Amino acid sequence: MKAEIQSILTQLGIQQENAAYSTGSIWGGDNDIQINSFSPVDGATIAKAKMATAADYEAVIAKAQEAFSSWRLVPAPKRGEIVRQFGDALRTNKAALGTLVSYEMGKSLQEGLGEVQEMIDICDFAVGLSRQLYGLTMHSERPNHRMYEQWHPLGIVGIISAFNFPVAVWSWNAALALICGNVCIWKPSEKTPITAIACQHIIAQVFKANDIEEGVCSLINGDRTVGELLTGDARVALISATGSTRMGKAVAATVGARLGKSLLELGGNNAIIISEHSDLDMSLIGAVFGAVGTAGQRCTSTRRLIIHESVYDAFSAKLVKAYGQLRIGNPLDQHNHVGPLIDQDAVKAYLDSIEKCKAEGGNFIVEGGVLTGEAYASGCYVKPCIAEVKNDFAIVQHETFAPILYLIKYKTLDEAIALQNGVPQGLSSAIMTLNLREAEQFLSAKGSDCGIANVNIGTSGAEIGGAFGGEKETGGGRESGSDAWRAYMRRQTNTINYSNTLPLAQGIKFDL
Ligand code: UN1
Repeated sequence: MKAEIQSILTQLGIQQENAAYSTGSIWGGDNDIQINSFSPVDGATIAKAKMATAADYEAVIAKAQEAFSSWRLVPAPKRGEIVRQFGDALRTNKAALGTLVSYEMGKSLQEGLGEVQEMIDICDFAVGLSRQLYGLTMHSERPNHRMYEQWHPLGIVGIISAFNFPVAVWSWNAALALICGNVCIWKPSEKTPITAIACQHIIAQVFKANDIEEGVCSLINGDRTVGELLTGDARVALISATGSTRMGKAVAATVGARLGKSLLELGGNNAIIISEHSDLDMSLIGAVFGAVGTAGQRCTSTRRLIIHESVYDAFSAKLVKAYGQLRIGNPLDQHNHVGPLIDQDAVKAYLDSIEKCKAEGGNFIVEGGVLTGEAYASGCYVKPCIAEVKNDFAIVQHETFAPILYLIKYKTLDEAIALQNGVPQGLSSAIMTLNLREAEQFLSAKGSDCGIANVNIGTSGAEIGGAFGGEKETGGGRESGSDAWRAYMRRQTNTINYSNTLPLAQGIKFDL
């Protein structure tokens, strides 16, 4: 495996020590302080990335500002053509980048490749969109006047991304921001700087081949100090941040204080309702993949199952059996279902949550624990577990980024919907039912309060064509498909008078 990873690193332009920032093809920043990226797969150090200083940050901002003055004037379909080429470059590098995502983050190879596919898909989506940044036209109340609206780019878009989708979430933001005429500055998670550097190399080659100036897409590695420089900076028009609710509240306060724009995609506490009218075998796949996929580290991971009392015993027996068959181990081995957690801190949070759940009276029907032995030497491999709980346990109200699944019993659909909505977060939700009345009630205004509500599929694995995001403590932002592009543009209402007089609106007379 070592040799395979080394050749992938070489293909993606990764060195042992990497510069702190890049404005495209220029790489700079010579701080002695480095981020060590170590793989949760085997504990090995992958490579190092230097941390950016405040001076590095200023250099990146200056290039971005300069680049914006010309990039905003490139016709949108021509910007789309650059994004199309980026999508092609991702196709060429899919195997290498997907493997590196799996190795640096710990998700299964299938999911690593799927994440790169999500990047390719958003590029395709953005290319089409680059000819469709539609504004409305309206009828003016004044004669011989024309009124319409147009959408203009915002300027610099700061993208703060999390470790769990280390590359796709950046690309959702960058692909849309770019076709809209913005320039981007990306601050990736400190836990996954190497995949970010790989992406920057890929996009920089596309820019270079097209003679696009430096600064259209920049990368800046560092800790939260860099994040704070971005969020507090009035020169950064939009901050798109993905991560914990705690982080999102801090970002919203800082950006809000300067009346900047923010787009937040924060925690979820996603539930599937398993109705007495569900297909239990189909529900099982959705529930288990949702709970253990990415080792429970997706924003959309299934954290709670709300199960009708009449199928509770049968379904929990199926779950216990399925969990017994899960293969936990090296995610690059396609035989395994579940890889490691991102790091030892995540393992600690997992263990703490199990303890808290037990202290509140949770009954574990599948026990958790940390795996030991040579195959698990990184110390990051844990057992997915299942506990019977009450929805109002403090720990159940909280998002733990780990494969802990909570089971809750219900009697009526109203009660199930109240339980599903009865958490501070509002990202993804699902109902498993073959009953049309139940399904429609779940999707109605008195149904799920989440940004995503599914019928007969699980909570995770949303497609890029839909708007992605959620309500309440999830932050309210929408990324990716549908009309999410509007968040990256400013709307301008234009009224043109082509008459010989100047009539005022609202019938006001003002003669001189
Ligand atoms: C995230 O976990 O931050 O819906 C993103 C999904 C993926 C994206 C998850 N398409 O599970």
